Amino acid sequence: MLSNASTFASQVNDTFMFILIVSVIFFLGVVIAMIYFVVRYHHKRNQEVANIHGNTTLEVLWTVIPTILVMAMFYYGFIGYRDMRTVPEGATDITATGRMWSWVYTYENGFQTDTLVVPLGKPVKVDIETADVLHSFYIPAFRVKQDAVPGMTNFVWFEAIQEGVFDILCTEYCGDRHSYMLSKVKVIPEEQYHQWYAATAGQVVNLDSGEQDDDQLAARGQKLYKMKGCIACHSTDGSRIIGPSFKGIYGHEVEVLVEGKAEKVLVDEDYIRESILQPQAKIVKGFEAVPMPPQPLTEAEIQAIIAYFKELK
Ligand code: HEC
Ligand SMILES: [Cu+2]
Repeated sequence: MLSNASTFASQVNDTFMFILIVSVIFFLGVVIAMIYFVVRYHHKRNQEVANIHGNTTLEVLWTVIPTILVMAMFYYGFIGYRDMRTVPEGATDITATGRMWSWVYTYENGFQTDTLVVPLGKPVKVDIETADVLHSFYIPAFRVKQDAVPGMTNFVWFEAIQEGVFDILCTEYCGDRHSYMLSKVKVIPEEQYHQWYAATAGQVVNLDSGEQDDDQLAARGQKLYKMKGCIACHSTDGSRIIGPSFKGIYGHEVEVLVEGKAEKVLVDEDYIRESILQPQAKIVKGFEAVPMPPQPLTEAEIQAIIAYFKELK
């Protein structure tokens, strides 16, 4: 069963039910009348063809009634649309960035997660962006959906009215691992949200301050590997997905193509940095067919990834 977990849910359900019921009544009316006419006016029963002229009453009825019904559908649809496009003041702002193939959520203090965390009973505005191709952000339980378009920032807003964890889907086919974009939204009580949010602040500062040991950095790198969507194309167990596995990558030699010419290079920090920011500069041999899209990571994030690679023996 689909949950009705936002204030929009009942509104959308009612509009949908109204249109569905009108459609079912008309469908049955048309089909039953059609069957009745086929039987009643079969040529065996009606040798004489009647010449029927207009019926003003009928004509007025079948113009006025559908017009009223269609206007009612428009009215409910428009009211719902207007509410969904009018963000209440003081809404919590979160950015959802789609990339091949994951969603990343960035909070106002810069903290990032792979699960959207929102407060219960408070309006939340989600700005929707994409780092590469078209995606579409969809939370069925909240009845909100919006495309992520390159070069554009779209938005949805909602107010969750039910605690729990609900699905977030990408509903724009965006490549062969499109289904990996399944993500979650976690609705928690407002007080708990504020505590959680306050606690994240420390973690953001930590990443850029450089004051952490290698283990912390590597753990952060592992998180980034999942959150930034590297996991969709790179395994850590030696198996080939879209790109080469990261297993034992650091310090090994790899054969690459530089402008079409084969070359051997050592995987060090500079090579990794270049592979992330300008993947086309050196293409790993055997992976020419599907190029890696550039990954806009910050230097601190790249450092964390490198620390993580060093642990993947
Ligand atoms: C859409 C699939 C895709 C995604 C997502 C992706 N990569 Fe890649 N990656 C590739 C492919 C394909 C190659 C091999 C071709 C090349 O070198 O450009 C590659 C190569 C690499 C290499 C060089 C590997 C080697 O063995 O020499 C590194 C390092 C790398 N990627 C890091 C990353 C990181 C870090 C991320 C996440 C921030 C990431 N990639 C996300 C497809 C992807
Ligand atoms: Cu997608």
